[in-house]
Amino acid sequence: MTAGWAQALDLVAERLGRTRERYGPDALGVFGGGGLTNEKAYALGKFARVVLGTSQIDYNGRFCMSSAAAAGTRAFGLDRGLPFPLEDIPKTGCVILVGSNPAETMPPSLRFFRELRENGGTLIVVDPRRTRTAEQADLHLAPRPGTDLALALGLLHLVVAEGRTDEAYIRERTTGWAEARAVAMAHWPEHVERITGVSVPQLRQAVRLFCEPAAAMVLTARGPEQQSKGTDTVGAWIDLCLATGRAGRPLSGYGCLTGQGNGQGGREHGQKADQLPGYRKLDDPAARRHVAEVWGVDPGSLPGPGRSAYELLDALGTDIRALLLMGSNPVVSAPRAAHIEKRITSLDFLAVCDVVRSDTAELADVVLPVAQWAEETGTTTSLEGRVLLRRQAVGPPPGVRSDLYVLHELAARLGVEKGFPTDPEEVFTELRRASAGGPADYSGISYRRLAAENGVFWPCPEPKPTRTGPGAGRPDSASAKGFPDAVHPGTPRLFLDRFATEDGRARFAGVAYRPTAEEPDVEYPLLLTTGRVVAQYQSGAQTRRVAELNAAAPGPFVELHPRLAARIGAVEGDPVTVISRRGRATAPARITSAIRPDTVFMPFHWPGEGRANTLTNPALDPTSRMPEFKSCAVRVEAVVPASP
Ligand SMILES: Nc1nc2c(c(=O)[nH]1)N[C@H]1C(S)=C(S)[C@@H](COP(=O)(O)OP(=O)(O)OC[C@H]3O[C@@H](n4cnc5c(=O)[nH]c(N)nc54)[C@H](O)[C@@H]3O)O[C@H]1N2
Ligand SMILES: Nc1nc2c(c(=O)[nH]1)N[C@H]1C(S)=C(S)[C@@H](COP(=O)(O)OP(=O)(O)OC[C@H]3O[C@@H](n4cnc5c(=O)[nH]c(N)nc54)[C@H](O)[C@@H]3O)O[C@H]1N2
Ligand SMILES: [Mo]
Repeated sequence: MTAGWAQALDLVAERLGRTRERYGPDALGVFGGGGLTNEKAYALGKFARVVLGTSQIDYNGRFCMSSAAAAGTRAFGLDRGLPFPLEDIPKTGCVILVGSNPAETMPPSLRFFRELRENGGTLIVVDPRRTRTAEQADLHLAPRPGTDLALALGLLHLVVAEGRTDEAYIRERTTGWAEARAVAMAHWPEHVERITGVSVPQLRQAVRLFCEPAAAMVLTARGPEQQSKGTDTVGAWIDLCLATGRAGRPLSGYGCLTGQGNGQGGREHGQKADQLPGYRKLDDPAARRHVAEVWGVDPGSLPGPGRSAYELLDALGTDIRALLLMGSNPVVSAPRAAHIEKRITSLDFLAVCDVVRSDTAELADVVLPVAQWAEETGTTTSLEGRVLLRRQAVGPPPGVRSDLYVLHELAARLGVEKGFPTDPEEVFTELRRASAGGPADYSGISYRRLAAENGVFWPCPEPKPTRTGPGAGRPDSASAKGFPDAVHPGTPRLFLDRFATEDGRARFAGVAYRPTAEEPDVEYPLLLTTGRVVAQYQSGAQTRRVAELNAAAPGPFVELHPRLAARIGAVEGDPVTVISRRGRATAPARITSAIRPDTVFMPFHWPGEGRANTLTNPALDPTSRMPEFKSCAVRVEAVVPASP
C-alpha cells in the first residue's frame, strides 16, 4: 500500500524507537552505499552514531575497495585510490593492471591506456580471462584465481635475482625490506609457475617490461582484492613497487581503480563500521573528541566500532532486529546471498531508501522513494581524490524526496531537532569542520571553490583557521562564513617527499603466499570467479530497468572453456548448473577459450536462478573483512533437457 511521507516517516521512527527501547541501540542496523554523495555518507554515519546511538553501521564499499584501502594504509599510512591524477598514466613507462577490466567497467579510462601504448609504454594485464582489456595488452598473464599473491612474489623474486632492485630508494624511503626480501626469495619462479599457471618465461618478460623504463605503475581492481587474502595480495604488489623504487616518485606508483559512483568519498566520511569523518579512526580518542565537538555531543556517547558488512548482514534477525538500508541491494550483491536473503526476511523491520524498487526493497516494510544523482546537488570524490561538485540538473519526480530529507525527518522524530540539515551545502560545511586535521582533510574546500575549479584534490586543509569573525563555529552557516577563502591548492600528487607514515617511510608487507579459503577438491573440482559486463551495473537494480541495456546483456551466463564444456557435455547457450557448498545457480553456457579450463566465470548482476552470489564464499579477509567474491570451489553440470 502507499502512504504519505509523514505517515511513512512516523512509522519508521516509531519502529526504530521501539526496537531500541526493547533491545538496545545495537539492535538497530544501518547499511549505506558507495554511490551516496559525500554529504549523504557523512549524514548517515552521524545519524547512526548520534541519533540511533548504534555501532552497527557499515556499507557496500566493504565489498568493493576495502582490501586495497587496508593495504594502502598499511604501506603508505594513507589510502587514496590513486595518489596521482589519471593523466599521469599515459606518461609512465609500464602499467601492470591486476584483476581489472576497464574495457567493461571503466570504458572512459581506456584512452589513458591507449595513449600509454601510443607513447611507447607497455601494458601488462593480469586476469584469469582474456578480457577485452587483456586483448589490448602487450602481455597477458592468466593466473588461476586467488593466486595473485604468489604471482607478485614470483616477480619480486626475479627482481632480486636479476639485480633490478633500487637499493638507494629502499634504504632512504622504506622499512621492512630484509623480511620482504627473505619471503620473496623463498618463492622460486618454478614454484610460482606451479601455483599460478603463469610460465617462468612470462614472469621474466613481465619483470623486464616493468623494470626497464624509468617509471612504472601497478594498478589493482577487484580481481586481487576480493579475496580472503586481498589485503596481503595488494601488499605484495605494493612490495614490488617499493623494491623497484616505483612509489612516491613522479609518474610511478601504486593505485587502486575505484568502483562505485562515489567509491572514494564514500569510504572517507564515516559510514564504515570503524570510521569517523575525514578518514579518522573511531577508536582514536583524539578523533572522537574532535568529531564529538563538531557534533555537539559527549565523546563518551559515541559508540565504538561495529561489525563489517557481511557480518552485519549475517546478524540480521538475531542481534540486529531492525535495519535502515540506503544505497545498496544486498539480496543480489552480498556473498552467500540465499542465506543473507533469509536473514533479511527474518528482521522485525526493514526500511529501504532507494531510487528504484530494488530486489531488497521488495522485502521491505517501508520503501522511501528518493532522488537520484542528477536530481540533487552534492559532492563526490573521484578515484584520484578529486572532490567534485555536481549541481542538480533536473528536479525529482513528484512525491520523491532526498536522503538528507529522510535523515532530517527521522532525526527530528527521534528527538534530535538540529544537526541534520536538508541543504547539501550546509552538510558539506559541517563535513569540512569534521574532517579538518584528519587524513582526508576537506576543510579548505568549499562549494564556491568547487564551482569555480575543476575539482580540488584532498588533503586540502584550511590555511588559517581564523575562527573569530562573525559566524565562527557555526556549522550550519550555509555561506561558510567560519572559513576564510581557502588558498591551499589541494594535493594532486601524494608521497613525493615522504609517505604518510609516522617516520615518512613506506612499509613492506613481506607476506608469504597462502591458498584461497576454499581450494578445489574431488567434489568441487573447479574455481568460480565473478565480475561484471559493460551493459549492467552492480546488482542491476537500476540497469535491469533499461531496455537497451537488457537487450545488450539480457541475463546471467556461465563462461567456460571448450575442453571443460566437452567433458561435461555442455552446449553453447544451453543451461548449465553451477554447484558450490552454498547452493546452485543455473544459467546458459557461454563457451570460450578466453578463460582458463580450470575456472568458470559468472557476472553477478541478476537475482533468481542465475544469481552468482548464491554460490560465493563469505570467507573474510582478516584485516579488511572483504569476502572472497573472486574464488570458490564449484562443480558444473549440464542440465539435461527433460525427455519429451
Ligand atoms: N559496466 C559496469 N561497470 C562498472 C560496474 C558494473 O557493475 N558494471 N561496477 C563498478 C564497481 S562498483 C566496481 S568495484 C568496478 C569493478 O571493476 P573491475 O575490477 O574491473 O571488475 P570485475 O569484473 O569485478 O573484475 C575485474 C576482473 O578481475 C578478473 N578476476 C577474477 N578473479 C581474479 C583473480 O583471482 N585474480 C585476478 N588478477 N583477476 C581476477 C575478472 O576476470 C575480471 O575481468 O567497476 C565499476 N564499473
Ligand atoms: N559475486 C560478486 N558480488 C559482488 C561483487 C563481485 O565482483 N562479485 N562486487 C561487489 C562490489 S565491488 C560492489 S560495489 C557491490 C555493489 O552492490 P550493491 O550495493 O547492491 O550495488 P548497487 O546495485 O549499485 O545498489 C545500490 C542501490 O542503491 C540505489 N541507489 C543509487 N543511488 C542512490 C542514492 O543516492 N540514494 C539511495 N538511497 N539509493 C541509491 C540503487 O538504485 C540500488 O538499488 O557488489 C558486490 N558484490
Ligand atoms: Mo564496487
